[in-house]
Amino acid sequence: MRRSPWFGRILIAFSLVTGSTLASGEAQAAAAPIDSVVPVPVSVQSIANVTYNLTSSTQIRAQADATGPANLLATTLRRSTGFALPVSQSTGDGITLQLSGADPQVGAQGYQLDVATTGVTIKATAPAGLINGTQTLRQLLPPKIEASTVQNGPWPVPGARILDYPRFGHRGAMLDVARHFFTPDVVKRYIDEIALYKINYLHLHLADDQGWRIVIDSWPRLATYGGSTQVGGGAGGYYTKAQYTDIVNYAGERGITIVPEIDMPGHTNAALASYAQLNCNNTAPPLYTGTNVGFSSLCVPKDVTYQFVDDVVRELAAITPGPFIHIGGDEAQSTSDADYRTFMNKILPIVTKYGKQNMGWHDVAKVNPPTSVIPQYWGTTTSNSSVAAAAGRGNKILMSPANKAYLDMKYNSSTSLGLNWAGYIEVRTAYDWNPGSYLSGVGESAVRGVEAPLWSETIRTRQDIEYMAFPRLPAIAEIGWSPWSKHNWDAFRQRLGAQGPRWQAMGVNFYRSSQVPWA
Ligand code: TNX
Repeated sequence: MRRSPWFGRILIAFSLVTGSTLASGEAQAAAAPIDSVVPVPVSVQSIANVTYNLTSSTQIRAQADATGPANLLATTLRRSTGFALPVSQSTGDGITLQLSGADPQVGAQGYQLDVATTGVTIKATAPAGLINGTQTLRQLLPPKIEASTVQNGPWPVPGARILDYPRFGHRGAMLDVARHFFTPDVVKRYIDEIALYKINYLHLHLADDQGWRIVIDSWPRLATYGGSTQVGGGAGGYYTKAQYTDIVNYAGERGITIVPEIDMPGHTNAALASYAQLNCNNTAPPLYTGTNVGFSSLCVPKDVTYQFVDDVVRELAAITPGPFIHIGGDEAQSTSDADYRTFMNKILPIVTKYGKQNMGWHDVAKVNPPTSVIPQYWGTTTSNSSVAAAAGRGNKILMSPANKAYLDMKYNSSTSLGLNWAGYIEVRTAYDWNPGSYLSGVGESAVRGVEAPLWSETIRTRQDIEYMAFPRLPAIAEIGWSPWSKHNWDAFRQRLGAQGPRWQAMGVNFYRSSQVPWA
């Protein structure tokens, strides 16, 4: 259809005013950054006729207790602006990060962000809040701020007053590094990408049938032999303790706590293959490179099994500063119910003994675990009696319903990567569910938060990770962070569309869903 240039301009002007959607195929007007922050903040007031311009003379000012987040922000902004952006403890114009004077409503993770002509001020009560504020600031700058090479300005930040804090304290992502191994650099890149959406936990699935990915000094063959392959028979790999610590620190600087998982008593073929004595018949099975589940089990009656778990948990706890160890516990189809109960009752206290709190897949709820244990719901139905009973006793539940939050599900029947056992998950499906009322008997106050797991049977590269995570990960991030009163698919898909140029600048290989009006 041919239309005059004026028609297009009127449409664009109209859509800027109303935020309405253009018919597909029409040119899209880029949404103003102030309206495109993901997750949507609690409160955003635009200030007319006010803009702060980041320039070559901008300084970043932070008191000593805020220098971590300030240095991280400076590093990010220097890459694309090419500006010096010195960080100092001075006061004055420019970008100021401070751990004083924030509205108490922001709590431990929230922030207040004010943009005036003279500068941007981010206030919080803790470093986590400052980090979250800097992620919002990045999104208020033009998309090319995310480029890894120097770009031409200008670098305007729209006048605004933002007050923001999370609905749930726990917003997680999970990466399965067992089915396919990912190098520390790939994990760090994923950390960078999820931090932009205020994700604050990264769960690493470190052991499964196909591979053991972390060095345990007292059982060295777990890594050297158990880690020597992966799905499809490739070389696999494992993290040394130094590499793991480097990942933990890198994540920590970005406000992300690592939750390590050793999946037990099922999903243990890599361990069973590494040490014959862990098997009830004292015979090590071969390494496994297929994708079946439910065929392996640690030997529940043997004492050596608990010496093994004690050693693994002790060594893992010693290199994990975060409060959680995830003990898996899913799909133990080769362990009898009685043995499963015996096993869990013996190992949950081991994690506690080493000063950590247990997380487990929701199957663990069957053993009536202590209320400190966090079952992670991964089912596809909206009722589960043992999870509801656990919530009734006081356990907090982490929500990862597989038909909503699983990033390894295909988007639709033509997605080449991924699985579909829990169904297809288009962007809207990932966004349109309420974690606080999803599971019967598990209300808002029983929910610890949300996590988006990415299993890697079909995922081999960082491009594969990105394709499955973007744009669904930001959808899960928003339902974990933003108040339910702001939940709105039409507004969300506009905000999401505005992220496209950012991901392009970052080189993120995202899925261009037709549900989203990409800018
Ligand atoms: C089920 S979800 C599993 C994993 C698979 C995943 C694939 C869960 C706790 N267990 O072992 O990788 O499905 O989607």
